Amino acid sequence: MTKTRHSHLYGTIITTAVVVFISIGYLLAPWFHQLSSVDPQGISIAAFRHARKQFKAPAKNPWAEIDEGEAAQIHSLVQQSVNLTDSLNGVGAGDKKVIYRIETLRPNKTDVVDYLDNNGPQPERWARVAMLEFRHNDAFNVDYMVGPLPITNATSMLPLSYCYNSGKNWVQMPLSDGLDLMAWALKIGERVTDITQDLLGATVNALDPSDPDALVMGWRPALIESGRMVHWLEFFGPGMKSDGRTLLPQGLYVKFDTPSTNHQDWVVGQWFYNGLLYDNDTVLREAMRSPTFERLNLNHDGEWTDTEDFGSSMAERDMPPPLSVQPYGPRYHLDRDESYVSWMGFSFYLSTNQATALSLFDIRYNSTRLIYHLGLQEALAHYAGTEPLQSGLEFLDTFFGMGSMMFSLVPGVDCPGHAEYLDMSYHKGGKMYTNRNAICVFEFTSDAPLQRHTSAYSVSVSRNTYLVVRSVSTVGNYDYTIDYVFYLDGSIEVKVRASGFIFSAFHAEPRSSLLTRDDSTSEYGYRIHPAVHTSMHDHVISFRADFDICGPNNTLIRTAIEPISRKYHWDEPEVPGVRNTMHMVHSAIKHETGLDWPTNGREMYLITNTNATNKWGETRGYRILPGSGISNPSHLTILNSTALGRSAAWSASDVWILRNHPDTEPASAHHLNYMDPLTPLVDFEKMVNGENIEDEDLVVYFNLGGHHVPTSQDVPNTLMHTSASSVMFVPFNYFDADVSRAVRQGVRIDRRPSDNDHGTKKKEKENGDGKEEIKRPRHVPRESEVDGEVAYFGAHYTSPLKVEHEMLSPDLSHYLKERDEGEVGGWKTVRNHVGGGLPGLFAGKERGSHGEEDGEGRERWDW
Ligand SMILES: *[C@@H]1O[C@H](CO)[C@@H](O)[C@H](O)[C@H]1NC(C)=O
Ligand SMILES: *[C@@H]1O[C@H](CO)[C@@H](O)[C@H](O)[C@H]1NC(C)=O
Ligand SMILES: *[C@@H]1O[C@H](CO)[C@@H](O)[C@H](O)[C@H]1NC(C)=O
Ligand SMILES: *[C@@H]1O[C@H](CO)[C@@H](O)[C@H](O)[C@H]1NC(C)=O
Ligand SMILES: *[C@@H]1O[C@H](CO)[C@@H](O)[C@H](O)[C@H]1NC(C)=O
Ligand SMILES: *[C@@H]1O[C@H](CO)[C@@H](O)[C@H](O)[C@H]1NC(C)=O
Ligand SMILES: *[C@@H]1O[C@H](CO)[C@@H](O)[C@H](O)[C@H]1NC(C)=O
Ligand SMILES: *[C@@H]1O[C@H](CO)[C@@H](O)[C@H](O)[C@H]1NC(C)=O
Ligand SMILES: [Cu+2]
Repeated sequence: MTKTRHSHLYGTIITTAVVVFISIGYLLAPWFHQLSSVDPQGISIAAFRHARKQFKAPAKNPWAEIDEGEAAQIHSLVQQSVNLTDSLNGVGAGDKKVIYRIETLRPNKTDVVDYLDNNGPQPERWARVAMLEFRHNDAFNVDYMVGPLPITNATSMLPLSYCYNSGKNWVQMPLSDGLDLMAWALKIGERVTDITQDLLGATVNALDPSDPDALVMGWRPALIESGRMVHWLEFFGPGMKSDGRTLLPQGLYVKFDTPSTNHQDWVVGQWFYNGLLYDNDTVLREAMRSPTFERLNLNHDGEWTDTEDFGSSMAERDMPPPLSVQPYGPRYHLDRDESYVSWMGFSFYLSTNQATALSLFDIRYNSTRLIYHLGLQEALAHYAGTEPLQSGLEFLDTFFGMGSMMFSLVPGVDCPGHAEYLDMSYHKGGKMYTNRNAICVFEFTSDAPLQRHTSAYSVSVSRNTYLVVRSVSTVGNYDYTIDYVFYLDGSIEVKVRASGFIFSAFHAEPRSSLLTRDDSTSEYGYRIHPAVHTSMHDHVISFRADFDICGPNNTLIRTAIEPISRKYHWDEPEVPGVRNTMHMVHSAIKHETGLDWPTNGREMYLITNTNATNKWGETRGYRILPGSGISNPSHLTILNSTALGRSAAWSASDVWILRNHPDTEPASAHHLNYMDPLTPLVDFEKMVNGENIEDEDLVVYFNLGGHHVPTSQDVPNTLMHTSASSVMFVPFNYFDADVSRAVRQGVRIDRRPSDNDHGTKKKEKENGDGKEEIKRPRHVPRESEVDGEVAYFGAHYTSPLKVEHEMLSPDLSHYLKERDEGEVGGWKTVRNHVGGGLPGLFAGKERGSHGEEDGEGRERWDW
């Protein structure tokens, strides 16, 4: 019934191919322009569009991802030479090596700056090649650098370790691949079908992993140590409908010890049910035969995990919402070949990476560099709880590939209908993958103005239009929407919003008992279903910002806002003694350190160039502050986390200020730190070693995220308005005055009573504030045709407009489809290559479908 109504509505929308928008200008104008995209502004807009098309980046993108041709060359070179390489001193002769990932090794900052700023040579292109190498019973991920590219006889393959402060170029992998673990987890589950049938009302089905009624196995590491791994496995419902597996824990757990990659050594450990440990399944079976054995509530899938309610009858839902339109096309410039964007004084390059998703490089304002590199480093989610899985659950999500999981955005909903899209390509397991439309770029006008002022007879209001670069990384149950936002005043914001399914805990309550409030269980979360509990967790998401404010040499100034009691001589005699007031206290930070956001915002963190002053003699700088999120972004609550070891020391403070060693310390983390928490390739703690940071090249690491205590409102999905957090960089005496004035768009309405005919002119003279030259728009009369006292600054819409239906409801029929070369005009469905479950985390669903072949036809699971 509702479905029919829906499709009928859709039908009406698509038959109305063109929606006509009528601007306020038109309402005021007595004339009617013929429906056409050529209006009074037509000519200059066409010129602008032409310029936009011709737009070229000033230089080749030095951070461009390896393309298919390069990857193929490297692949064959490595294949030829790999048996010559033995970088693992003392680990014995190589048994087998597999090329795992080929990606760009980002060039060194010194080389790039020389290229961009001094017309130096184009930096050499190098690739980072990750190999999986198997030695006896051990597996290693080994990183190499291959270059320069393209391949000549000068190209070599070297161990890559200069950018890892462990000095190593390898990580011992606790398992050879995730497939092993998955297969075994299912075997363990199959061995106890009698138990699971009795306690959970279902069984594992290893033969048909897509069985919608079968159980799957979830996993967390309990210990990772020099090749040994101990796991806690838990049975889960498969959540086939909405992908809501992490809402379906079943409350039966088993420990699994894998001391090496050799299956012979693997041992199934204790079982856990209803708060009790059982030595093995035999002991559990015996216990179950006891009449006093308590069976717990079952956690069944159902409508409650569906993300949509198609049945709702709220009348307002039946009309589409207001939306943003862009009838004349974008105003930013985009060079797709070089992934280079320019907008309203800003410019920057984009660069992608399989682990760390999107980065921005060489961010400039007015051609002057502000930030050399701005990008995601790692995303931690750290749980706590009262059962074996949740109590030590922790994810470092770059391990799963936050770049390779930047899936296709949904036009019109993830990004406005007028957004433009860029693909994300990467080379893995011998194949090139392309995630279509993984990045969107768009301008958006906020609902609230950027500036306004009302005076006795006039008002001036400016729109707040900003540029957004957005991507979404879906890592298993969670979707991270990551925005880089540019504002007209020179501010830059980094914002993360999380959505998706929470990772919930099993709520153990006897099957016989009624739903009762049980205070003892609200220590780690809240009950959200008869057998489900939320799990408190911290999200700490690390970003890197390599500031170059007026050159590389910068200083971080803390400016405290403090109360003070001071005597002012003019106060006497009325105020004898001191006056209680406040003042600022400025101090430079001398050594590398971590900082937290001050309570009551009573301190400002300013990244400055003490050598550069504005017109007024003040030190130029940018302020780093929490942005427009739900609260201050958080750091990790847990002190010295047992699960994390040394893998994520950056999570301990909100902001870190370090001496920049861009070549040898280009990142706060490595995506394999998750697999080697005690001796990680990149140990952030070692980077904070007390170096002097005054007048040096500085790098700021800051965290986004929040303390997430999900409630019933996180079911079925966490909502982005409460999960958002952001950090902003705001100019602070950087310019001589607010620079947004030159590019703002808005209106001044002046109703001053005119004592003579020259009232308007007189007013303009009086203003004399330099607005004259900036408010001469290129293609639109400055003042409305109707009323000389209404002065628009910047262009505004003056005539009827044609807005394509596509801008409001983009055609989604080709989403996740690609043109089928075999058929003219045909389309075939493609899948998100790492869709559905978290690889290596859930066993039993979509087996093989997100596996990669290891070159010998055997499925391998991508660690
Ligand atoms: C490397 O291996 C290939 C095939 O496995 C072999 O043909 C080649 O001779 C080997 N090269 C060396 C230097 O061992
Ligand atoms: C970057 O600099 C380091 C240290 O000076 C050097 O070892 C490395 O080869 C350089 N990397 C590239 C890609 O040029
Ligand atoms: C590399 O090859 C070129 C010709 O392709 C040759 O002239 C040059 O000597 C070679 N260099 C080395 C180091 O082998
Ligand atoms: C199961 O555990 C019990 C108690 O520790 C032990 O006696 C028994 O041998 C174990 N059974 C198996 C099959 O390991
Ligand atoms: C932009 O750069 C030019 C040249 O360096 C300078 O004259 C001008 O003042 C700058 N504008 C702003 C708003 O900083
Ligand atoms: C940065 O500071 C160093 C001294 O620490 C100095 O040698 C260098 O010239 C400075 N660079 C610039 C661009 O001012
Ligand atoms: C952190 O914990 C580890 C082991 O749990 C311990 O060895 C180390 O001393 C602790 N570090 C601090 C700073 O407490
Ligand atoms: C400051 O600028 C002067 C000259 O412009 C330069 O010699 C000096 O190295 C700079 N100092 C720093 C710390 O950047
Ligand atoms: Cu969360």
